[in-house]
Amino acid sequence: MGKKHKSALPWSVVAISVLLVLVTIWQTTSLFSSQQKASERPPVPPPVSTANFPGVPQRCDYNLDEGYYLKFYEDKCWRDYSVEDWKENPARASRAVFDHGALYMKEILTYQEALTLREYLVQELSPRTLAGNKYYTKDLRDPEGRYDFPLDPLEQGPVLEALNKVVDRVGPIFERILGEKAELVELSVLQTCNATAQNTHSDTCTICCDAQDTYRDRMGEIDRTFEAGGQTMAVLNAGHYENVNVPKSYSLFLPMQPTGVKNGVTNTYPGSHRLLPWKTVEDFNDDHGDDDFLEHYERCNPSLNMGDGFIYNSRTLHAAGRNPTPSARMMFMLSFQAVDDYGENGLLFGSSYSLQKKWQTLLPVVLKRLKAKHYDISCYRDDVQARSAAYMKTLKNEERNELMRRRGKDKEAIVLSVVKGKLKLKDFPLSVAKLRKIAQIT
Ligand SMILES: O=C(O)CCC(=O)C(=O)O
Repeated sequence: MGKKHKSALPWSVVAISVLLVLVTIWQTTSLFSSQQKASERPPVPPPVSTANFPGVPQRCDYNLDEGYYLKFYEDKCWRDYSVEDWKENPARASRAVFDHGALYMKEILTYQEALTLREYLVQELSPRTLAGNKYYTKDLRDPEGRYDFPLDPLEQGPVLEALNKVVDRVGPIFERILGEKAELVELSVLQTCNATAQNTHSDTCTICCDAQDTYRDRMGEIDRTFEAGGQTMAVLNAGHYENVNVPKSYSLFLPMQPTGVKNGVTNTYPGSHRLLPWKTVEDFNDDHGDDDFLEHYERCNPSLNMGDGFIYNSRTLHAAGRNPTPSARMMFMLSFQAVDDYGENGLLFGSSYSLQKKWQTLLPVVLKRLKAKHYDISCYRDDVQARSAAYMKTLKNEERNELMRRRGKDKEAIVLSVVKGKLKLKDFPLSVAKLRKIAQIT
């Protein structure tokens, strides 16, 4: 009996222990499988804060990270592609823009000035991003969650104020690279949240025309050649590039919040503005950077504080990084182009001309046999012809007849509209009265 009693107790303990072990195994297994399932699901964006607009649901979160990060400037690209005294030394700064095709600048606007502009832009953007997809520019190098808002300095006082300040400080650099007649051809704010990355691209045609004919006997003007993506590429040397007769357009980007890899800094590839294919490339797609090809360049993505900015040559390859966060990442941007000789030295292709129509003029240009005076543009053939056909459709009968008359009997000559900006560098500083006058008389 004593023996029996002795052996019954351990059996019940054993049974309970076994049960406990089974339950634990079952719990662990189901926890593991639910964790696995969660990680297989695409990430759900966190709910957007409505702190700025109580009670109103928002597409993006407009709360500001108010930090100012000195450590951003430890980045190698800040060291290599910035000019510390750019405000006092526009000659050095413009030299750097020519050589590298990109220049990073600290404090174009002070923190307080940038904050004032930001607060205005947030009030403007918040209801517009909510109003559906009117401002969603699907074609802006293919990303999701990206909006483009062309701005109007006449109607938007804080924009005029910021534009004047920016051009007052950066204008001397633009003047050196583009001349005082340079025209403002883009003025907008780009916004992302929960956004994918852009494809690497240049804003105007970088690598459409081949270099072989031009440089065959002038190899001193070529820095190096390399093989990439099954083709030979040639890099013009920096000193020579400055004087090359190609259409010129430069952009300035100013982030409206601290901007880094986390919320989508712009990647740039300094030096890529001087790149040309040695031979004609039939199927090179200008909008899609080829990894083989990009690996010959350093990729820069230095973080920027609010009010910092960078200028880049529109031929320099670049792309906005992804912004998977719900936080609005806003980029105030403007572009100037030298346009004295449209149709003579070539044409700018590919730019989005993100500018309100009020500040643009369309200039009809007749191109004889796809050749401009100094520059063979037949390599643009498809682009040019598509643009020409689209433009002709927009004309009234009498306008079309007039252009046909100017085209004469030359069936291969084509007619294009070229975008010109009404506001010139030499018009700055702008005032409301000046803007009214320019908007009316041109
Ligand atoms: O937002 C950016 O950082 C780059 C934008 C850009 O390159 C473009 O829209 O073409």
